[in-house]
Amino acid sequence: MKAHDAMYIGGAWRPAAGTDTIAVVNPADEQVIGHVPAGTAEDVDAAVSAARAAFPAWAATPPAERAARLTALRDALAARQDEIAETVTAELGAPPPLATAVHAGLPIFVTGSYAELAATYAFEEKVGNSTVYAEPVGVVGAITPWNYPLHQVVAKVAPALAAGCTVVLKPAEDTPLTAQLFAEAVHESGLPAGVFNLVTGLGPVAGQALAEHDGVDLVSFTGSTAVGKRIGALAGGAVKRVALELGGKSANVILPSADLAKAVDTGLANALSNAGQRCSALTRVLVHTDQYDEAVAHAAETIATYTPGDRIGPMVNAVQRERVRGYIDKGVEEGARLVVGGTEAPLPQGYYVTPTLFADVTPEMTIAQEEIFGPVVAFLRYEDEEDALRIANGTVYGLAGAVWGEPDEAVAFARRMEAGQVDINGGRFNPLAPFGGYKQSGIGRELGAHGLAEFLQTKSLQF
Ligand code: TXE
Repeated sequence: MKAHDAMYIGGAWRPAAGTDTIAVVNPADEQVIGHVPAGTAEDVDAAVSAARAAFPAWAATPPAERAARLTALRDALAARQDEIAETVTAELGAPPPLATAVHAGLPIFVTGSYAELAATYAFEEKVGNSTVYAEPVGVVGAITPWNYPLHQVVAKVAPALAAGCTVVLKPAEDTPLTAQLFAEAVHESGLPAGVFNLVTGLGPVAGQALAEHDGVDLVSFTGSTAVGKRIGALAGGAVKRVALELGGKSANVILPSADLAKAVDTGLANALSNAGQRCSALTRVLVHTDQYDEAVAHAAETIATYTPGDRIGPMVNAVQRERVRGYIDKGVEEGARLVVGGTEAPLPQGYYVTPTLFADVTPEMTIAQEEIFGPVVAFLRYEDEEDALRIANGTVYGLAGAVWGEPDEAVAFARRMEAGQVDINGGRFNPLAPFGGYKQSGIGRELGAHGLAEFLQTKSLQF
């Protein structure tokens, strides 16, 4: 694994303006695996200038040619699938099978999907006596989190490039090596210099400089709600486009007509995937009071099979582990029943947390309201469907959800949920369907044609 001691700007690896670096740590063994430059406002400035200079030509490049470059990027990523998976395992601690299939496999697929969309999207349409053109917004500032180091990058960069935008990426400080690999793949794919630029650095320094930069036309951010609100306020003040993918507290609603064991097991697999470090994790399980004890007993057996270090990776860093432990303490303090797990370290090294199950959780408790971003699942009971709906919709978030039960009933319930994406009876994640939040889970959508539209603005000519 190679860590570049430079930024990728204007089609080349260039030394950073300053000398500060960021240590990258493997959260499974707490060892330093590399250093990357801590970019400053000066580096961001250079990257935005490169992106601005490249914009007119890239915007004018025919969509079929942009599609060809994205296909080349997909191929360059695919050729590096093993290296990507190893890098994600090293800097995030993701178990190797998950790293290969999801962390590396999903973004390769998504890049390919945007190659196809670039070629087929209706960038021009007739509306009565008008022709409506969908034109790229301009220079995109992309700020990404660490939980899916490559997917989060690709979910922004691929549609931006397909739309004809140019990009400056500031990846999370915990997982910059995967972003550097992405830049290498960009370089190999023959994208023109300056179309994609990478600045590594700290959020409050490089991230803030990018979000504030006058040369950025659209900020696309995924991360915490606190930082998202700040970026939204900055963008609003500057009348700049903004897309925000923030937190979640998604409900897994098990109706009385559901296959209870399957609903519990599939829901837990979702909630614990990536060690629960997922914005769409189904962390609240809602069960009818008559089936509640049976569901909790079944869940306790299942969750015990998720062994840390084997099926479950560590938290990304010590801060995140302490945050998760703090929520577990809070759950006990507020009177929830700790059925499995707790704050004790399951392994002698690494930032692991034992998968933790809470029962007798009530809707107003902190662990039922706030995003924990770790392997902690709360079981809540409901009396009837209206009660279930009130609980499901009773948080500030609205990202995802799941409903289990007789199909018509489940769909009717899901239509009343305040959530951007809902799985019906275990329906699988579809990377071509729009993903994004209602309420404080965000603004805008990623993936598929909706994700491409985020990077476009329209112009109509009347004849
Ligand atoms: O996120 P931050 P953190 C949630 C999750 C987690 C919590 C904290 O609940 O426990 O957020 O994670 C950059 N201006 N999610 O601290 O700080 C930062 O460098 C501009 C949900 O890691 O929001 C990184 O690139 N940028 C989530 C990115 O923002 C700034 C995924 C995210 O970091 C900045 C991750 C600033 N002032 C965490 N401060 C999801 N929705 O999937 C930080 N950044």
